[in-house]
Amino acid sequence: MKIITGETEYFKSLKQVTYEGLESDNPLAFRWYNPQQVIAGKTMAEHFKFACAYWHSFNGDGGDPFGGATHHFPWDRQADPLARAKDKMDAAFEFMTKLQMPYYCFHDVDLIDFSNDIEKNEQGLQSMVEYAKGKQQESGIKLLWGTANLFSHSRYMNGAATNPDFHVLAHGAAQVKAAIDATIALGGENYVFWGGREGYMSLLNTNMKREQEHLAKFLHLAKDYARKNGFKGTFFIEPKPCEPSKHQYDYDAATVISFLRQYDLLGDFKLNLEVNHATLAGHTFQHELQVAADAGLLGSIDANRGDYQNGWDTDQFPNDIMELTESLLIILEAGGFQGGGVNFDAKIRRNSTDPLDLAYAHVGGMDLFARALVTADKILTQSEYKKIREERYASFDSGAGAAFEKGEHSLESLRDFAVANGEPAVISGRQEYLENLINRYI
Ligand code: XLS
Ligand code: NI
Ligand code: NI
Repeated sequence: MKIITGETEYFKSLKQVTYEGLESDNPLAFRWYNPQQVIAGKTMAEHFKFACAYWHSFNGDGGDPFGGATHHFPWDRQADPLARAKDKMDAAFEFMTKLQMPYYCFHDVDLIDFSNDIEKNEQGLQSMVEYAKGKQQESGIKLLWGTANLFSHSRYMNGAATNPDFHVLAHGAAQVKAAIDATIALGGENYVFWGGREGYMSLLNTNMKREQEHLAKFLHLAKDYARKNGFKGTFFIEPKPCEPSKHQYDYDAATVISFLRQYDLLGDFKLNLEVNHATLAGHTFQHELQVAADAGLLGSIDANRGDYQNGWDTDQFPNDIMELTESLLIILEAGGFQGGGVNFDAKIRRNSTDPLDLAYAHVGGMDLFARALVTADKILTQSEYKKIREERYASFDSGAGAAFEKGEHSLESLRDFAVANGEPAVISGRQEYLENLINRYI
């Protein structure tokens, strides 16, 4: 990928990151991620569609509830908002081209500062869309998805589409309309709804049924608007159980799937699953992937990881090879993502203050995914992993078990089978054996 910079080169010490293979000890080279290498019938680049998250990488300033910014960006200096927004975009495309990141994702407010003036916001966004078009053309980088931030502004403190005040809901709609326009104008492949504050803090002041019906209506209107205007991509819902609301309506994959089914949204919407959201919901990421895959709704993922000791969305860069290998097993068996890719919804730590830290983080994340892909493919094609799981269900493959799956039994005939065949044999689940098998291939 050709490096593109604006007038200023922001990441001077960062050169083009390339694949150097396992022999390399260059911390700014890929040891596993070789974009053109074919695994399981697709190139690595096609498998992943790696995307950079604009908000964490170019807006996130390291601030936390206990202290302000620690990341002082050189692209964040000009007084004029449009000039500043363009500097930021220059920095973003420079960084992404240097890392060979083929995609990016944004919220409306990531691209340019928003105010309370809807029309001014729309104009600002349009100016940045024009600027982004040029950058995309020059670099070949594409938009994986766009979205609207309906949770940071104080008017959304009680939610957007689920706000008890219709006036706030309308403001949310105005933002979504403009964000969909921007996504379409930039050839965005998908559009995301993460619930933000769509949930509640206390049931004492909440009519849950009414709020969820409003959310469904809102999603229908957004989808109809986008389709009417030529959007061919997929809409994703991104489940998360809590934070910022105490209880969020899009709790986890299973909850979202039943919501989509109940409100007749299944044809247009799929899921965007995030690792740290899965763990906050009390699930493994693998569980969420499997639930989505089984429903044919595995759209895309937000890559990151949580922290064993913390109960919030720490959004750290992925570095757990076991977790990712197990996840890639599921993704590969599902045939990959439907429309989406791997968006690094992750941020460097507050005290990671060197300009290169952002590069180390992404290089490590991309490499880990590549390593997990290679490993998972080997496990699926060379090991007994699949066979062991299949054999566990062998009793349903023939005879009375197969008849059960075909619906040819009654409760009485099952009872008669149990009587005739006595006590079942003790059969091991072989969990430790399988865990060792995964480790053997890592
Ligand atoms: C927050 C979410 C958010 C979405 C996009 O927890 O992960 O970043 O991905 O709105
Ligand atoms: Ni996310
Ligand atoms: Ni998140």
